[in-house]
Amino acid sequence: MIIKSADVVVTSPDRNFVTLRVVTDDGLTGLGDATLNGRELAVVAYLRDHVVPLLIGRDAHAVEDTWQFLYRGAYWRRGPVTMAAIAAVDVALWDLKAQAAGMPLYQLLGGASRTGLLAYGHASGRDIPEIFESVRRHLSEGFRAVRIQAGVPGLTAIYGIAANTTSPGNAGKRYDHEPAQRAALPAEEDWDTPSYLRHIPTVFEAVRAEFGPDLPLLHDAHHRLTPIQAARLGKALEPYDLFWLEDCTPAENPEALRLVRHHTTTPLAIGEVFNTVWDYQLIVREQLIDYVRSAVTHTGGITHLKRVLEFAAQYQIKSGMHGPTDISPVGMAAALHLGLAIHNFGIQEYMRHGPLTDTVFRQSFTFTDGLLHPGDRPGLGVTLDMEAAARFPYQAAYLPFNRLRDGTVHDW
Ligand code: GCO
Ligand code: MG
Repeated sequence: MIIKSADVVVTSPDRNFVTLRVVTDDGLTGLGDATLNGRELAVVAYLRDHVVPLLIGRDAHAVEDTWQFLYRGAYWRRGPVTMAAIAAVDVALWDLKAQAAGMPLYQLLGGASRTGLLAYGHASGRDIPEIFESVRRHLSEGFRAVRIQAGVPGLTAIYGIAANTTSPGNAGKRYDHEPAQRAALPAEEDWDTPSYLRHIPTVFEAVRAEFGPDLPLLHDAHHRLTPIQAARLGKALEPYDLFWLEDCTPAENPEALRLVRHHTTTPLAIGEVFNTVWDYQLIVREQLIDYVRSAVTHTGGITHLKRVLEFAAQYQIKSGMHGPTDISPVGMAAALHLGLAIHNFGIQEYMRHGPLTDTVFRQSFTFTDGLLHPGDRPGLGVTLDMEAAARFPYQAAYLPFNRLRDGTVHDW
């Protein structure tokens, strides 16, 4: 199975997606997701100019060798652009191998370890009535676990609130449920940590009282707190029994989690902006986290994320793969095959894509009674309609950024 050609497809149905297509001499097409929200074209150039020319003529079955060749062979290692590009090649090759075998990919990863994957959805609102309504809607759609993001009194635009339209003075439009906006410049949002820390525990108190003790509740602090603030939040949320508190401190300093861990039994999840197993070394070995947030798309593909998760499994740390809409249907399918096969699956984030996305990517996963399943078609089970893709050209879009009340740029 020799790689005959490869190309990079950029399409924007509902939102931007970057997809690598690898075609073999016997006519099979494998797909890999390379979408890096707000920096999409950097990965396109990396793949098109520096990776695709190296793939032609290689053995498509040589997944591990190709991974090592692209990673070690570049000399300049790691980083989100490099690791998203390598991930796209890796997933496309796994897709091809499984199609050649005539099996759904999870069979090649060890077979199914469960019947379906528990998924969590994004409930949110500016105030308690909006949050309750959003939780009820998710429950009626079948979700058995929900993330709760809440507006904070005095702040105008907060991460994760679907009801927010755009920041004041920003001309961009929100799309596909995500915080990125289609505009030439990133939107400016406001942030105040003391207000947030005072408010969030009252939200979880209300949600727990309304929906009872059984519903798994999650929360994303989106890298905004110092270690001592994160410790205080974790402690304050203990009575409401969270499934996890996510990204409580910025990713650059893994040692910060020692302090947080020392003070709270609220489970911790981190890693959506990590991209290698080395980012996890300290926090897994010291058992500072409970869930690995990395996506297949941003962590060097199935080959590398499997390595991270097997390392984590030694310490009873489970998967909690990133799954917002900026993970394409191809990236989501890869996550579902891997999640079905590994032993230490925890939970899968799941946000439905907008309706146009389904006209470009034909998917075969199912969502039934709160559980996701990748389906049983050979390979990943996703096909890309090139004609439909061509109808939606790339549109510049950026994630917002934050300023504090005095104008200082803060983590977003
Ligand atoms: C999540 C994430 C996303 C990110 C987004 C950035 O937990 O789903 O935090 O909402 O903000 O993926 O591209
Ligand atoms: Mg997150």
